Amino acid sequence: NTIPLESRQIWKKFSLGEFGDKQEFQQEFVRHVETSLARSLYNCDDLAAYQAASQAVRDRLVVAWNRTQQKHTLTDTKRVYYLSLEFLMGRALDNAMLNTRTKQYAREGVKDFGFRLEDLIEQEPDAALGNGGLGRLAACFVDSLASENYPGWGYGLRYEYGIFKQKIIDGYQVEQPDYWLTYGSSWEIPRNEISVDIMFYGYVRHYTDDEGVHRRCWEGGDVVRAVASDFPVPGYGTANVNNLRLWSSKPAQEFDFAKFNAGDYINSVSEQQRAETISAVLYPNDNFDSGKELRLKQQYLWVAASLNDIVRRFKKSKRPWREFPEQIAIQLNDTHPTLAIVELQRIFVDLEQLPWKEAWDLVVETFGYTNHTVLPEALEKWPVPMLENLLPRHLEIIYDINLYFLQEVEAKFPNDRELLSRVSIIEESQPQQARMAYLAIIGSHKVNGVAELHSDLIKKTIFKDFVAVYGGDKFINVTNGITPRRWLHQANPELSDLIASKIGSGFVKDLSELRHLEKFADDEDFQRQWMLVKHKRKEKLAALVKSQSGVVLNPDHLFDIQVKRIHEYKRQQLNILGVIHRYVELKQMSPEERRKMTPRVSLFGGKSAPGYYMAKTIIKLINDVGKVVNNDPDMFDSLKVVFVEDYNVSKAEIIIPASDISEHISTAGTEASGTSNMKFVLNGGLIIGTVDGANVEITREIGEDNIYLFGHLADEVEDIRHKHKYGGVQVGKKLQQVFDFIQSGALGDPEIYTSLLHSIKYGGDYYLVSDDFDAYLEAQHTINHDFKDTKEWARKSIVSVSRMGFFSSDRAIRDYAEGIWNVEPSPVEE
Ligand code: IMP
Ligand code: B1N
Repeated sequence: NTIPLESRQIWKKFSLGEFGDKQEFQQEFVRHVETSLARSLYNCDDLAAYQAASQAVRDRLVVAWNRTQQKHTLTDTKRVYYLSLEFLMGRALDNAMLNTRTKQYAREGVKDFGFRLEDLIEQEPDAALGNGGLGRLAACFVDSLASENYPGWGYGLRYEYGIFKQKIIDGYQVEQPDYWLTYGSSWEIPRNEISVDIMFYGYVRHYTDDEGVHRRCWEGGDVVRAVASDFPVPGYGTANVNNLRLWSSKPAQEFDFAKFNAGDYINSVSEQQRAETISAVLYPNDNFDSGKELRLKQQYLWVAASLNDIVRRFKKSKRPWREFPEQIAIQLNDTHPTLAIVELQRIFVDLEQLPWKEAWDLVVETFGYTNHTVLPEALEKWPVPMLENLLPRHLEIIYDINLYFLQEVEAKFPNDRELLSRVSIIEESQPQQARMAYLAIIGSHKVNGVAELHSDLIKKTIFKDFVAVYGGDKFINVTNGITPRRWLHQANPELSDLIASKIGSGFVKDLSELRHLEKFADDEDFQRQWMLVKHKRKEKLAALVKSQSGVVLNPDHLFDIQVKRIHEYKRQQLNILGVIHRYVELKQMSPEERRKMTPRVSLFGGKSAPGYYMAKTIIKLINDVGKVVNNDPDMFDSLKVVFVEDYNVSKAEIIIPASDISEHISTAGTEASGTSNMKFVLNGGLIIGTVDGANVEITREIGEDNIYLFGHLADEVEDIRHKHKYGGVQVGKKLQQVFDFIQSGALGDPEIYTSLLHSIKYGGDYYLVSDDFDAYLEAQHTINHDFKDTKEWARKSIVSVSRMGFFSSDRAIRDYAEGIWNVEPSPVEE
C-alpha cells in the first residue's frame, strides 16, 4: 500500500507545505468553510471561522506529524511514552499558530474577511482533561518533548466530560458538566482502525504447555473496545510534531448471543452501551484517591490499550525482547498507570511466554515512576477483593511480584518481620489493600519527586524503607518546569515582545537566555516600559472581572492573586482570614489614615472537588467577604475581594500576567512542587510563599531579596501538630479578632463557617493556620511597604524574570531524558 516510485513526483507536487503567505492561508480557510463546514460567505460566524482556521492549521500539522512518525519509524530510535490520566491542554489554535509561526498570516488573512483573530481564538473550548498541576504538567511536557525533538508520545483517556464548569450561586460552588466536544474537536484525528479489545472480570485458567511448563491464562471476561484518537503536538520552531493518543471506550463487536436469542435484544444492546461510560468523565479530584471501581476500570482500559499499542509497534521492528528497554521508556505520571507494570509482565509471561525473571528485568528497565504528593489521602490503594474480581490474573502477578520482592528484602535484612510488613505491597487491613506507590517503586528503575524539597522528603518519610532496601540512587529529583511558549510567549505577548526588544527572541526556545535581561534591571526607561506592560495586563484582567462579576478594579492597586485548586493544604483560608483582618483594620482607621495604606485587590480562583465540604466552605467565605467589602463605600479606594468563576487554563493565561503578588502559601512540606509559582514569576509578578515545593528553588535562583517567604519550616510541622494534639491550639490575638468578626454575623450566618473555624481552634489545626498567621500578616505588611517604591519593585521584577531560565519544562524534559529514559533527540529535517 505504498505509492509506486514513478508516481511519487506527482504526489509531492500536491503534498501540503507550510503557508508561504496570507493568500495561501485564505485559500485553505475558504475551502474549509465551503467544504468541511458546508457553509458559505453568507453564513460564516466567529465559530465557523475558528473551525476553518483551525482546520487549515491542523492540516499542516497532520502532514508534519506523518513525516515525524515516518522518520522515527525509519530510524527506529528509542521512544518515550508519557502515561498520564490527565492532560490539561487548554486551547490549541493559538499555540499551534505560534509554534508553526503562521499566526501573522492567519491574523491578516481573517482580517480581510472582517474577523479579529483574537475573537476566533476565544471560540475554542478548553480541552480540560485534567484537574490542576499534575495534568497541566503533562501538557507542558508534551510541548517540550516535541520542541526538544524527542520521539515522545503522550497516552491518556479521551474523556467526553473534562473537569466540570464552576458556577458560583449565592456564594457557593455549583458544578456543571463540561461537554467539550459539542462541535467536535478540530484538532482530533479519529483512528477508528486503531482499536484494542480490553477484558475485565473473568477467571484464570491453569494449563500445561507442549513443553510441560505450567502456565496461566486469563479468559472468560467481559470485553470492551478501546479506540484511539490522536491529537498532534507541534514543537516550537521545529518540524517535529509528536502525538497525544487518547483512548475512548466503545462497545466491543462481540454480542451477547445468549441474551439476543432469548429475545432480550434491548437489554443486550444497552449493556454493550454501558461500555462507553468508562471513558465518559474525568474524576474531579485533585490530590485525593476515591477508590471507586469505575476509576480502576478507567486505569486498566487506558493502560492495557496503551501497552498493546507500544508492544505492537515494538514487534514491527522485529527486535528480540531483550532490546525492549533499549527501544522504549515509559514514564508513569503518579501511580494512576501503575497497572502498566503488571500488564507488561503479563504480556511477557502469559502471552509471549518469557521466563519470569527475564521478563521482570525488562519491565523494571522500561519504567520510571514520578511521585507527585505525600498527602496520605492521595496515595492510591485498591481493595484486594476489587482487584480479584475485576483483574484476577493481575492480582496473582502482583502477589508474585510482592513475593519475590519480600524474599529480596528478607535476604538483605534477615528476621525483620516489621520491615517486611511495612514494605509489602499488600497492606494487612480489613479488607487488604494493594499499595500502588510501592508497586510502582518496585517495578521501576528510577523514582523521582518533582522538586528538591519534595524529593528529599519522600526519601525521609513515605519511601524511607525503600531507600534502605534499594539504596539512595534509585530515588532522584527532577524539578518541574513550565513551557515558556504558552506561559510567556502566548499568554503575555506584550512582555515577550518587550523582552525580545532587548535580548532577541531566543529565550522562547532557550529560556536560560533570559539572563541577558539582568543588565537592564536598573535602566529606568526599561523599568517604566516593564511596569507599563504589567499595567496593561492588569487592565485586561480588570475587564474580565468587570464582565464576569460587575466588580470594578483599579489597575493602579496592588493585585494579590491566589488561583489554584481549593484545598486546605494550599491554605486559601489563611489568605482570606488575612483579608478579613485587613478589612477590620481599615474599618477602624480614619479616611486620612486609610488613604496612606497600599490599596489592594485580593483575587481568588479555583475549583473544589464536588464532595470536599471544607473547600466548599472556603469558597463561600471568600464570596461572602467579597460581598461585604465590595459594597462598603469606605473600602472603595482601599480594598476589593474577587472570586473569579471557573478558573481554567484560558483564564490562567489572562490572570497570571496580571499579578503584582501571587500566593503560594501551603503548609510547609505539603505542596510537592507547584508550577503556577513559576508561571507568575516568569510574568514579572513577585510571590509571597512558604518554604515549600519549588518555592525553595525559585528563591535560590532569583535571590531571597526578591521573594517574600514566611512561616514554619517543613521539619517543624510534625512537632507542631503533636503539640496541637496534646496541648491544644493557641489562637493569637489577631486571628481571634478575625474569628470574632466572623462570629458576630458581619458576613452573614456564622453557622456556615463553624466547622472551618473549629477545625483550626479545636480540631488540631492540621494545616498550621494559627501558627503561621502572624508571620503571614507581617510578610504582607512588608509587601505593602515595598510596593510603594515602584522603581525598586520593577527592578526586583526584572531581576527575577532574568533568573527564571531553570524553570523551563524543556530543562525538565532533558533531565528526564538523561537521568531516567536514556533517549536522544531525533530532529526531523525541515
Ligand atoms: P503506529 O506506530 O503503528 O501506531 O503508527 C503511527 C503512525 O505512524 C501511523 O499511522 C503512520 O502514519 C505512521 N507510521 C507508522 N509506521 C510507519 C512506517 O513504517 N512508515 C511511515 N509511516 C509510518
Ligand atoms: O502535581 C503537581 C505539583 O506541582 C503539585 O504540587 C502537586 O500537588 C500535583 C491524584 C493528584 N500531586 N498529586 C496530584 C492529582 C489528581 C489525582 O487524582 C493526585 N496532583 C499533584 C505537578 O507535579
